[in-house]
Amino acid sequence: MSTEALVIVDFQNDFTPGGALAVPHGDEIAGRVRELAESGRFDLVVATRDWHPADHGSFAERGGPWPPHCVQDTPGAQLHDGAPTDRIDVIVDKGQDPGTDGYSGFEATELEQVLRDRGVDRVTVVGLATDYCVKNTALDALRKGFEVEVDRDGVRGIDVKPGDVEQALDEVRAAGGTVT
Ligand code: VGL
Ligand code: ZN
Repeated sequence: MSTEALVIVDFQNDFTPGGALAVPHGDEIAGRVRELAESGRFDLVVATRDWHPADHGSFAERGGPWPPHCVQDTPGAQLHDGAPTDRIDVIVDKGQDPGTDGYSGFEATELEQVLRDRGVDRVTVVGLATDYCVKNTALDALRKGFEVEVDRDGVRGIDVKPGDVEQALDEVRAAGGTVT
């Protein structure tokens, strides 16, 4: 029997329609994410938040690729209303270092320790966006030796370049993860 965690990546207002960096149809993951969170299958439910300082290097005004988004303590950085907050055990904030992208939930955070402390060996990743933070979180989890599943109905991507989402899922499979 494995000990399983559900990792909900960046299901935040700024990544949903109307937000500063909206992922198309990002709000539509709510039902599937809640279904998984309530399934009884997970020993731990973690939510990550993109949690940038106002001068983050990924913002266009600093020469980065993105409009300002998920600035710490702003409404855009709050978890979306559709996130199953009543089922979330731990919130992990990421992207706080102004000089690094912080796409992975494992980058400069306590996420690995939280999972190890609970004896987790298998993670299911859902959230936003498939081609950035979901992908990088899933690949880091694989590198760290966790079994990893990405739940297709529980993710949405940006597709800056059409095909980016499919390529991201291919990369997860190639690295040993499953996409269901
Ligand atoms: C993300 C772009 C910039 C993500 C975060 O959560 O996928 N994408 N910051
Ligand atoms: Zn970001």
